[in-house]
Amino acid sequence: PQTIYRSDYMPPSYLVDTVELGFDLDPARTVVANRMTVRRNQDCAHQRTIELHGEDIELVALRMNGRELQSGEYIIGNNVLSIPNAPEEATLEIETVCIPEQNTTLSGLYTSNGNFFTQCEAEGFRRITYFPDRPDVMAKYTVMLRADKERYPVLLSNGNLIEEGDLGDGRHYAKWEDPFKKPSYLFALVAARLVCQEETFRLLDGRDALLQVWVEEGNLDKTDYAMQSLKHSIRWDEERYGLELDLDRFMIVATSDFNMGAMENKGLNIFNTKFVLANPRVATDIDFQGIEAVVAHEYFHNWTGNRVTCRDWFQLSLKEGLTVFRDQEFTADMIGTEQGRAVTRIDQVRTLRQAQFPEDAGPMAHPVRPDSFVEINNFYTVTVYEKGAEVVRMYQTLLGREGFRKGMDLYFQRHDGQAVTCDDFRNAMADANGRDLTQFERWYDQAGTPVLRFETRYDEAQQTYTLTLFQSCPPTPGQPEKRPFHIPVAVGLLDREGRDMPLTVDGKEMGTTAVLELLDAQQTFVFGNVKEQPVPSVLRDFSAPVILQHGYCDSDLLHLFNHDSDPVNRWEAGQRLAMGRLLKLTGEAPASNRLSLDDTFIEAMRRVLVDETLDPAFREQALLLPSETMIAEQLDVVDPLAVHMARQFMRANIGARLRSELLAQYAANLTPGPYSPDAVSAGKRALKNLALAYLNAAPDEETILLAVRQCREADNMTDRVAALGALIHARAPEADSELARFYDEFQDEALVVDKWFAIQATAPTTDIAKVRELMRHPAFNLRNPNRARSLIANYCMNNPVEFHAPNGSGYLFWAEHVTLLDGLNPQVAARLARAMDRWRRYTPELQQHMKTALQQVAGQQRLSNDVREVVTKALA
Ligand code: HT7
Ligand code: ZN
Repeated sequence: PQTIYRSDYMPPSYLVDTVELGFDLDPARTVVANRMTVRRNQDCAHQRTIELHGEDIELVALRMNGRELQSGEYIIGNNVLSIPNAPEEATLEIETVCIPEQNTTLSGLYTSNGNFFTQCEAEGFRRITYFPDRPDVMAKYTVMLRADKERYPVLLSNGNLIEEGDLGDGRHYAKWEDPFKKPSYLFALVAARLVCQEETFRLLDGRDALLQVWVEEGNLDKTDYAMQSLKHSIRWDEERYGLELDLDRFMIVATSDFNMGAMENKGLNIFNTKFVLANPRVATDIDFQGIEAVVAHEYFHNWTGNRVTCRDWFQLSLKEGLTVFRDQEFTADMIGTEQGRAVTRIDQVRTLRQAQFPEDAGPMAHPVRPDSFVEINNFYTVTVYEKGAEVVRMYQTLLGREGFRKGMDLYFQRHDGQAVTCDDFRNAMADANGRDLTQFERWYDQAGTPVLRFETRYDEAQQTYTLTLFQSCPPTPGQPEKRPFHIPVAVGLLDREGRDMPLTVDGKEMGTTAVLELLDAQQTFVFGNVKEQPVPSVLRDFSAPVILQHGYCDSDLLHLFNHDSDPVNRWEAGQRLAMGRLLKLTGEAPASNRLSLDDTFIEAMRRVLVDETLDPAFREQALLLPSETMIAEQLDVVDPLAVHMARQFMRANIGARLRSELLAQYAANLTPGPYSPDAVSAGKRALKNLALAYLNAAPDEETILLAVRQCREADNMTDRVAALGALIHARAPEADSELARFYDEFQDEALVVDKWFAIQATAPTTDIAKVRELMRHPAFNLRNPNRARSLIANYCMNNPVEFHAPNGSGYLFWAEHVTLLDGLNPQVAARLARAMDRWRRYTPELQQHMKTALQQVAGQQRLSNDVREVVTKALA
């Protein structure tokens, strides 16, 4: 496969002004008529060849300026149709055929439950018609849809409905016009039997917009939260950024077959049902949170992505990092309280450590703006999205909220309607604030997680406190040397009582949190007027995506855990206390009868657990131990069983030694009355269910009874799955019957059946034989991404002990299913392939088995570019 380099970017030879698409929709043979006006791009006027992409489509007719082109007048090769010696301007008419019902890739035009949907990002439009399918070609679209009226009563596309009617032969039509220029990846159509919840929403400028949420019949009782989230998102973007909805109509459509979470097609967002459908019976608090965040994310793309789009796919983080940052800020604002905001920030830090840091340290490491790729679909990553959001957050940390807003305003003023680069965004931030952000570019260019270290010196006589910061960054594939980053390091100093000291740095007063700007490999900052030896709180609010190598002793950590006014660093101190012990226990785990946990740690946990000044949501976060993945990332050689035993020991020990407090918190955090997904109630449920999990890590009759009762009496899915999980992890005899009852009750709810598979896939009691048995269950379906992920990906990625079974059976299962899935859906297969990224870090025996499995996949003759890129890089 061919590698594509960012440095090879060339502007398109021809631009497209208008596109008229006509669809005769038939699952077995859809005819697409495309009439477009093209003109030579003056940026490369010497280029006289029109280049159109096309993949898996049959060309039926090709006309230029009304004349049929003969076979010698155009060339088709390598999925490109070229017309050499083309005139300065032309009208092209292209007729093609595709077969939606056979399209299992879910890219392009496909059917799901008999309905038609499209997915065009990143390069799916070329599977619909021949077109310069690249984001820097922006055109105005008119779309005519024709389909059987009975079977497909609803016909939707981007923009405004301008005409509809009957065709007389049992078919009907709808014509849509999008008033905005857009790149082809934002095109969408839906032809389906669906129903909608709709509402008129008054925008701040007084206009009324029609909002619709389209779902399959029978799901209308699950659309309220998505609609509410949409309204909140529209209002937030108006108030926070002055950005308004630019269409009279905004639609969300849900489908159960979707490769990712959702897609921001102009005016017609298409969603995975997982991020639309919710009511208390079927959705958990996490599901509700996911819906709010994803609805907001897609809506915010309307400005950051659609109105201003990417010049090329290397700039993907321009829209994704920025839009994730915007949805994170929205989520935090929706909660409002300081501790609530901190809990959302902690969640983000967890995701980064759990998924992005390992990616940055593995074979697929890439900069936020990659330099090359084989398959762009492999670069919708946590680095581009979540690290990209951290990079955007750092602008705000450096420039302040107001400065950031000024930068955003200038960005839209300069680039509305354009396809631009990450440099354009950085320049807008710099120019709007009169700042030099040249060095900041390295966050876009250099892969790898920077390591930050600090040394301190207190001079009692001078009353000065000297903080020296050091940064370095490990090599990553293709980047052996790194230059220093521009890092905002937020710092506070705690006195003996745990109070924040007022800060003066180099003679300047800086409140109680100073944002220090680290530009060099080593830099010293002097705090003046420091009356006593402080405990430093470094990297407050996780001010940069770095690994802080701390030299804190336990008493410093306890001081921070008990007092830090920055809730994120307070949580962080607890995580460090736990991690130190978990690493020690992991080393000792093979001799498991000698494990022990000190009173100091248990006391620290106890204090937080019962501290009524802290929100339950924060307490839950503070008591949650680092995951097995995070522990493994700290080790040079990973023995997954030892990691699991260490963490299990700690959980059981906490469960046993804090039994009475956990029981009390369980009772104190019940949420009587009707279920509500609000943050306070969700926080209480989270703490209550964490208590239940800890209690059942050291189970006895009473704790099991508690879980059984919750399982039977729960009036909401959050409590139901938490109780079921507790029973399974406690290996309680009741677990099997409760699992069966769960399936019986919810077998008609696809998203709940996914949960049923996921709970079992991640259970420590599920071995390879059990997974294979589950795959034979009538409800299992490899073609449906949600279902395949719920069982296969969960087993391979979230059940470390069983997946890493010493005989390598988990790896062979992985190889078999990556290969099988690749034949159906390369995007889903390539994501599963990433389960082996960190194979070189395991024990030599496991490594050998993993290598064999990787080679087995790499040795397949027919492999997609998607999977080949992942396994080739892993083996390199
Ligand atoms: N921008 C969307 C990306 C997306 C996607 C990419 C590749 C293949 C399928 C896909 N579905 C959606 C999602 C987002 O970030 O909002
Ligand atoms: Zn996005």
